[in-house]
Amino acid sequence: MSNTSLFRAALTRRQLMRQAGIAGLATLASPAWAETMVTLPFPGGVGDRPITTAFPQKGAMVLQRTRPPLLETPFEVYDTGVFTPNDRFFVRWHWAVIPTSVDVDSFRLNVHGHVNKPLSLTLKDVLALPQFEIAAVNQCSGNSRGFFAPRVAGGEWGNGAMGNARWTGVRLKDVLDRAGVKAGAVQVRFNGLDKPVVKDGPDFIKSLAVDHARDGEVMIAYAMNGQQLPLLNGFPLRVIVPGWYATYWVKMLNDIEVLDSPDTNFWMKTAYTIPDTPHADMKPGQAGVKMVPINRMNPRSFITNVKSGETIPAGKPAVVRGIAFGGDTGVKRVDLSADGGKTWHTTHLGRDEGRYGFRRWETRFTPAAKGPATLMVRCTNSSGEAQPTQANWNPAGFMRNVIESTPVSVA
Ligand SMILES: Nc1nc2c(c(=O)[nH]1)N[C@H]1C(S)=C(S)[C@@H](COP(=O)(O)O)O[C@H]1N2
Ligand SMILES: [Mo]
Repeated sequence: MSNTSLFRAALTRRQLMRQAGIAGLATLASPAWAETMVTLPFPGGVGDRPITTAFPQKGAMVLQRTRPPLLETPFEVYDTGVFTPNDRFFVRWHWAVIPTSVDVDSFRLNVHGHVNKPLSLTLKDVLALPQFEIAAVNQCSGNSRGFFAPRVAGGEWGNGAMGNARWTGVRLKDVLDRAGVKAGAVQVRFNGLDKPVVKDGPDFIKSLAVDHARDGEVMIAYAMNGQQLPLLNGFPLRVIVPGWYATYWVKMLNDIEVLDSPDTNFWMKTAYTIPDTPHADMKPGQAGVKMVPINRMNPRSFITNVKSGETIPAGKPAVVRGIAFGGDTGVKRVDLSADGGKTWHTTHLGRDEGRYGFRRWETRFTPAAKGPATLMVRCTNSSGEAQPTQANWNPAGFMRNVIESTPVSVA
């Protein structure tokens, strides 16, 4: 935000109320919300999936599921800028019992467990802490799962379960320091206002190692892209874990528990685990693979202005552009190949908005020979890690980051 004091003034209780008000959110209770599963003809192409505008504070989104809501960002949105607009930002929840409004006066963020002084913070208390801001990509562990071969179960996302925003809020460290983490603490666990739909269903809770939680970058956001969080993206508060997959970015955060032993709850121990191998890769059916909780993101890049199957004119310079991100570090380089990976050339990088965010890239090339061609784009991050040429596989469909190929015809 260019003017933080202005923004701060705007975030009064009344403003929070207005956004969380019943009127704006009434559509949450509309019939569209209550619809059950829709059919997803994904293998025929991501473009075949239905578009919905039925969700509050959201524009046109790819509808994956209504209960709980799974909304994907239509891919063309990524061509419009480095930050993903809030009303087009993807949405993912595990359980369908989600408050349709939040009373900002009675809302409390509780901090308890292995601390000297348990806290019960109002939103005003949170707003009074030093402000912190960071650009970061929020990406679902299963982004692009629909492309896994052999196919795997789960939300059949295309590439739109990711978004980049500038997050504003407070450092988690500042909140933990006010409570005073006791010696012997090992993890910090986050819980939100959403609840399981079945009595014995495991509540969605996630934990980070205490040192990670106190690294000064992990934060509690109350705004994204200069606006309060949309309800479906976690109003009024959510966790931001720069460089790590979105599963840790707990939404509607109202409870922080400091643990003195490792968290073995379902969402840490059973769900969201990956093979402890390079690229989280294994063979279908392979036995005895050591699994660990998913963690850092890896580099990815995408062409945003040329679609698969498009025709580009021969002998004329064509502009190819897109987005890239380094994962848990910045983007060092983005290379484009127009000949299916035989030769590569470096593209021009756009402004650096911070190492955890999207980076725009652009290049020009003049296709010579007529006929089919394959455009490929490859990101190398600041740690020197480049996207692999072979797609990974694991049973949950996590961490896909293979070099993307876009077949076109030159005519
Ligand atoms: N409270 C809560 N937070 C949550 C989840 C959830 O189900 N409940 N899902 C997580 C997962 S798996 C993802 S991908 C992101 C999605 O964030 P978004 O909906 O803002 O895009 O939220 C994370 N935080
Ligand atoms: Mo996710």
